[in-house]
Amino acid sequence: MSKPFTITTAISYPNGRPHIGHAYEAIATDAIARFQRMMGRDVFFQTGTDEHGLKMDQAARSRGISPRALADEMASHFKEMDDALGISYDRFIRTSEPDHHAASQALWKAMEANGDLYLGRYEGWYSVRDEAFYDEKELIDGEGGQRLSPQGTPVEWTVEESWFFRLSNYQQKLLDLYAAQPQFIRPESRRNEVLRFVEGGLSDLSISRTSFDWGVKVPGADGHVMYVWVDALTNYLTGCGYPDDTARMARYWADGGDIVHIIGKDIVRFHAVYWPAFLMSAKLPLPAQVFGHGFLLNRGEKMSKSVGNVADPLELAERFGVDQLRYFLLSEVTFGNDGSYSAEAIVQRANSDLANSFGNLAQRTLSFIAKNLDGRLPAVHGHDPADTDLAAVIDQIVRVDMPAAFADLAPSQAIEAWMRAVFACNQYIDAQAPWTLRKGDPDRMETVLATLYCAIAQLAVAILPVIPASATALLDQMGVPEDRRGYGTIEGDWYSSLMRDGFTLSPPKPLFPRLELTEADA
Ligand code: ME8
Repeated sequence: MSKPFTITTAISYPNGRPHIGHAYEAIATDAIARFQRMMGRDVFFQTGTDEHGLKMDQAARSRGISPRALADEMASHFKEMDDALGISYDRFIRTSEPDHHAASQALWKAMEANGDLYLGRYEGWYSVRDEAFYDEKELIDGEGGQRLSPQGTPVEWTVEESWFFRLSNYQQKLLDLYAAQPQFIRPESRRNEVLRFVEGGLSDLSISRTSFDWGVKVPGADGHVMYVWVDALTNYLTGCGYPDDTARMARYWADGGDIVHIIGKDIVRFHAVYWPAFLMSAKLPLPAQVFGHGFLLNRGEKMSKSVGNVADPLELAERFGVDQLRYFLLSEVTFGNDGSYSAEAIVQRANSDLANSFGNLAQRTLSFIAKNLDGRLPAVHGHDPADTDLAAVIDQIVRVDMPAAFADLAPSQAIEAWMRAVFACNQYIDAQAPWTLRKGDPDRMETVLATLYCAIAQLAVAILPVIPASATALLDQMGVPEDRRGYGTIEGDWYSSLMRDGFTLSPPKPLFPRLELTEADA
């Protein structure tokens, strides 16, 4: 049995509705989770909402409602978004849930038992927007002499009694970890940033707050709630059964386990510095990898509420189609880099790759069979080199190149390889021209169609992680059995079994309508 695979997104702040950046992260993580399941792995995929902290408290106050009411309302929008976009999470965690409070308190006690916590007084800068403490030396000057965090958010001077975590004790241990596991932080650019930060020295971290009470209570310290990032990071353990479900922990949070955190580039420090330090302190296994993806920009501009260019992912999905949006985001943006989206770019990509290339290939092949053979599956009458060449190209791509790319968290490379296979099929169909063989050489026509049928099925299976609904609809139409829809399970005798069973292909329904831009998209 292969190792279980644990994969997570960041958990989002439900202080407002989800935006396209949240959708992007969920979609990318979902594609990887789906791919690993198709490899036969035992996958645990978690996403959810990060509901505590001052940011939530203030957002609720400004609306005159309780933080819990705000969290309930907004968490439902995040879940709705995930469900609408086909995100195949195994758990949607909310940090206000009781098992999460228990896990956070257990982690706290484990760090305390290790001698890493002490009570002190915090005096320094805090950004509510980032929910982060910053050193004086990290700040930058904004307009009118206002001090800003390195992320450009306002900071405020904060003085309060606080529990501290001895992060300073972990500098060398972290540097050793990064050296021993060069893939711990990806991509390389993020790894370098973290290395520079840790090499510059680590101050102890303030990990409790007394000025508000919307959070997980610190065990044995009345009036203190945990700093939101302590409980937020713990969500990953909660989902894996910490502390009591040791069997589940052994499965999904094991030493040397394949545990991957997918997060955005702005929160790499929390995941690559604080998180492994907490885990080392609590004597718990570490994740294998933290991947900091890039940001999504609206036509190259940062999204912001004040500019009014924050796109609603559900509106985009309704307008262009869920799979079209998923395909666009995963193909257009190299995972790890920033990317830009616009209605034009989505329409252009969906039309060229999905409607014109793959959709057209499937449509013309299947409708030709439905029409000229009355839906009977074409038989193979001996192969030409052109057929075996095509099969070899497709095999290499779907059995080697695409799985390698997905396993390496490079969905855009997997899609590029897939498009090469689609082009190869389109070249083959044009060169073999089954429509001209119909009169002169009907046997050869059937061989060509059968070759294409099998190739299209392979391509549909291979792209399932990216466009699950459309690829499934196509495979259903084609009668490909469900147990043949894994990576590496499509080859074999399904085609001859289908023929034997007298499967008849109905006239195919078009999968990818051509999208048109309207004035509203400008
Ligand atoms: O950071 N493009 O929550 P969050 C791509 N609660 N990704 C983006 C993005 C954009 N424009 N904007 C945000 C938090 N993200 C914490 C996480 S994890 C224990 C706690 C990403 O709602 C962002 O980088 O601000 C993060 O990975 C995720 O969306 C949630 O952001």
